[in-house]
Amino acid sequence: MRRLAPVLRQDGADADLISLIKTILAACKEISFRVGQGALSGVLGSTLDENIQGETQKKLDVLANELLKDMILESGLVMAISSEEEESTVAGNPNGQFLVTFDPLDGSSNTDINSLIGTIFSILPAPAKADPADPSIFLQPGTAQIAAGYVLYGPSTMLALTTGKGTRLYTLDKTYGGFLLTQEEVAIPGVTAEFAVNMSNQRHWEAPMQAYIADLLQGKEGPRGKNYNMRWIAAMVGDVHRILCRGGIFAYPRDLKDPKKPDKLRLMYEANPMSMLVEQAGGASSTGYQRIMEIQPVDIHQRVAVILGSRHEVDSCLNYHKTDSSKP
Ligand code: AFP
Repeated sequence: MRRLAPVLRQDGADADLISLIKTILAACKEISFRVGQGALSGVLGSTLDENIQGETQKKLDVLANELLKDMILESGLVMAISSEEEESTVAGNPNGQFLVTFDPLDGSSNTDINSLIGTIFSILPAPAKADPADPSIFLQPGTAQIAAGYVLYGPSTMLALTTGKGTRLYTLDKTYGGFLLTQEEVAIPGVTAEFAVNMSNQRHWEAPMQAYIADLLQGKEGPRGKNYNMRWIAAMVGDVHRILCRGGIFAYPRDLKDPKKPDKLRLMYEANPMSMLVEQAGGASSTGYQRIMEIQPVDIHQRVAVILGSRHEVDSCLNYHKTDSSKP
């Protein structure tokens, strides 16, 4: 099986980008080890602190964030980093050609139940001669991403990565200590009979999503004419991985449960990198009204509604939104 660096070179990545990706993965290998140790290494449970999102930080959130932040900044390759666990950006090398924004541990509510979690990262170009301390340098649309990926800490530790030449899957070989190519080119099936949504929010959704999911639930007797299955891992990284492997549609739609926070998932370090991976694998990703990767960000922690996966199924869902008379 082929190692990561030659595959990246074949895809046109330059030495600095390869070095940056390997630095990110070096941190992820340490995170994988600590996650695998679980209760034995005293990293489970929560801290007494809250992050910028107002969420109680898990010990593993803090550990993963410190590892990634320190190793990426020490590489000298990045102008700045942004993280779900950092209130603002952290300046790096003024001559660094990259920016990295990441969710150090996505699905952290799963850490204490030994369920799927992962690290999501997005690599953007650093504007020339910019101020490394200026957060606005991150406010680039998803289409500007140079690379995007996640590391899934599951029964095996897997990497999904794209540099714009398709989406590839790698598996960590813990004997030699590197990621080996295990799926050359991911192709998401255009149609599916599997959806992923947190149904407990159903009464808070806007009308189009209510109507779309209601029709799926009617199964063969309903307008979709087939039965659907449902999955919900409560870690985007796990639900997206399933979709890359066998298709499906994932949605975390806008809900009115907390009017101050109508959307849940973060644009810069969840929705955008996942959208690049999914689109590069032939899928689609939308808010319901707009292609996610075309959103012009206004804040490094802004949230967005997400509907992504098998292209034809996403299109079916979007048709319910097109006929939504309450929207412009
Ligand atoms: P945590 O990292 O706080 O567990 O949130 C994970 C997440 O952002 C995303 O990965 C999941 O798809 C979604 O939240 C799960 O949200 P619910 O807990 O509301 O189902």
